[in-house]
Amino acid sequence: WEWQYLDLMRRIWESGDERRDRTGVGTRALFGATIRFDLADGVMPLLTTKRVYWKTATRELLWFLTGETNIRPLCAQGVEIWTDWPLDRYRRETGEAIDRAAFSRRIVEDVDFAARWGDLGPVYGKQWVDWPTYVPAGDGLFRAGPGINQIAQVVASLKANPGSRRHIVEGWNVAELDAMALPPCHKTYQFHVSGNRLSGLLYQRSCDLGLGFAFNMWSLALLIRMLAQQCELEPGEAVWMGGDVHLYLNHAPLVATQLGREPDGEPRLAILRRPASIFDYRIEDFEVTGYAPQAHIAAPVAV
Ligand code: THF
Repeated sequence: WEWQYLDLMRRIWESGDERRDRTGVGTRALFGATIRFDLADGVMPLLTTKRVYWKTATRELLWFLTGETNIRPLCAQGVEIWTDWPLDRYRRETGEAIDRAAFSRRIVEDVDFAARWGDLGPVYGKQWVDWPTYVPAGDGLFRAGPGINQIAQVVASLKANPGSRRHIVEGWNVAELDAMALPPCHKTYQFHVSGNRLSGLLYQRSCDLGLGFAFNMWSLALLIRMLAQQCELEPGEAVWMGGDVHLYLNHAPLVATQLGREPDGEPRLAILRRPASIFDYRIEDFEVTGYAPQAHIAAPVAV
C-alpha cells in the first residue's frame, strides 16, 4: 500500500499545480486522490519509509474522543503537534517573543493561562462528541439544547443497524467554522459493515501529504479498529479520500529523501484489552509490533 502513497507523492511533486496557499509557504497540489488499505490480520497503514510517531497520533485521537479542544492535555503528555496555532495567536496578540517550549510549559503549569490561550475553539473533539443543538425558547428565540455525541451514536447504529448507510461522523459544522483555530481537515468519516467486517472511509478536504497524512491515515485505521472491537466486528478496509492534496515547497528535502527509500515490513497493532466503551481506551492499550521504519525525516509544519 505504501507505494500508493509514494506514487502520489511523486506525482504531486513532479506535476502538481504550484500555488500560493493560505500559509504563504506555497504548495504543489493535486485535486482528488484515493488510497486504500486492507486492515485484515491486524496490519496497519503505518509508513515504513520514515518513522511515524504513532503514539503521538494515538494520543491525539484519544484527546479528540474526550471532547477536549484545549491543547493542555496534549502538552502535558509531550504532544506538541497542535501547539503552533495557539502559539502563533499568542505572539500576534501580545507581541511577546516567547519560544514554543516555554509557551507549552506555561500551558501545562498555569490553568488560567491555558484557558485563555490554549483553546482551539470548537474543533474535532467538540463536534465529535458534543455537536451543539438549539431548541426553540419562544418569541422566535433559541437556547442551547443537549449536545449530540456522534461517536456514541455511530457505535449504537453500528450495533443496532449494521447495514445502514448513515454511519457518519462529521466535523464540518458550518455555523461554527469561524470560531475554530482551523476548520477541520479530516472532516467526514463514514463506516460500512459488510458481512462481519467494518470498513471506514475518510474524506479529507485538505491534506499535507508530507506531514499530516501519516497521522491522518493511522488515526482512520485506529478508529476503525477501536469501533470494530467495540461492535464485535472484524476490521475491513480503510479508504482515504483527499480533496486538495499537497506538498509544501519547503518539504523538498523530505520528498527527496522519502522517494529514495523503499517500503519494508508490515507493522501490526494489538489492542491489549477491551475497554468498556469507545471512550475508555488508554495509550497503554495499544501495542505495535513489526515496526522497523527507516529514520524519521523532520519537516516544518505550515501554520
Ligand atoms: N497543518 C499543516 N500544515 N499540516 C498538518 O499536517 C496539519 N494537521 C493538523 C492541523 N493542521 C495541519 C495538525 N497535525 C505534525 C503532525 C500532525 C499535525 C501537525 C504536525 C508533525 O509535525 N509531525 C512530525 C513530528 C511530530 C512530533 O514531533 O511528535 C512528523 O514528522 O510526523 C494534520 O492533521
